[in-house]
Amino acid sequence: MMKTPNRTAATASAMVLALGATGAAQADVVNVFNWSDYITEEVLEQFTEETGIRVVYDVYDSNDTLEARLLAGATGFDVVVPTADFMQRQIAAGVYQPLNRDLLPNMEHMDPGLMAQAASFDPGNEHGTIYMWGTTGIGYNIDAIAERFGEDFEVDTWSLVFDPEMIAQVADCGVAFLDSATDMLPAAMNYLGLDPQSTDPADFEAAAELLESVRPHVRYFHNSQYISDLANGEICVAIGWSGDVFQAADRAEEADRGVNVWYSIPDEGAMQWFDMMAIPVDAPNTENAHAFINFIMRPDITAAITNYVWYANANASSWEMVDEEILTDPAIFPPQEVLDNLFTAVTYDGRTDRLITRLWTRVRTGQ
Ligand code: SPD
Repeated sequence: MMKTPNRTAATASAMVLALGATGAAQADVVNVFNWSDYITEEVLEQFTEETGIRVVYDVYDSNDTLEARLLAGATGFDVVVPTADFMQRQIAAGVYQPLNRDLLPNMEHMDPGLMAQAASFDPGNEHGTIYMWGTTGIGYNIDAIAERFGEDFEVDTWSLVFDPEMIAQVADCGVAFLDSATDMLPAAMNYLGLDPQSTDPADFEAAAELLESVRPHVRYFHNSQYISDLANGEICVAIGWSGDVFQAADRAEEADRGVNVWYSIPDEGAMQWFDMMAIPVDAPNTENAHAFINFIMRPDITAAITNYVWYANANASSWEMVDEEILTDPAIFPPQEVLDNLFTAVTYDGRTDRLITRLWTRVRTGQ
């Protein structure tokens, strides 16, 4: 799975330095706030070469961070990338402007089925288009797992991380969980046989108790550190996002130090999510924002991003340009029988959100 050699260039600070000073309302600038490890720098450079518009690029690794910035207002961002369930309530809060379809001719390349799924969070896809999509599953060090459970052991069950006896067997080589309540609590509910889309407080309580029972075996909660730690062999198991785990696998292979990483969508099912490109209502450079989004939706550009970040995209015209190895990997572009086993996130109301925040603090800190 060898890819381009400068994988670490996808981190943000490097791009901000390379591409210009922090954001401002200027005709030749677009201020983009995206997830970390989610683009190749070449795409940003190509955009500037072709349009003359400088990209000021910054990153975050949690929806909560993005949401706090958006709700505070006047972010100075022209393009942001919320996950669809978060975007739904941000739309309700008046955070986004409707997209101008006349400025987005490349919208025609988007897959109608996937866009319809995203439209369940944003009717008519009025405020956003899919950037990338993925799943929340298990990343693991192949050899560490084989040493502990035998060569024939398949990582195909959430029991590896949610059964106290099983996770205890990998605690010594390092386990990381996402610091994302909206990924972790539904995953735990699903494992318990509860509806992962439930908003019943009793179901959240059960999920929190399950997570607390395995908490002593978790080294840390974080949304991006696990990529390098899996790649370096610092940890051996992570609940993580599909493309990020594959990036870890790719980095491990490039380093050639005998670390082998892989990703599993467990048989019990997993969350499928959609990250959306959207334009804040007070974006300083609305036209440039549309130009950027339209550029990203160009099939060759979307394919270049997928080929770099190992996330599935929703751009049907790009698929013929996606590396065979990625397009045919059932953990990246899952076949229908796996898709049928996935569940999507729900948009929580304020009360549920407060409950989740409280429970998540309890899980993370034990208080
Ligand atoms: N490095 C890119 C990570 C993208 C994560 N998307 C958020 C999914 C939330 N369920």
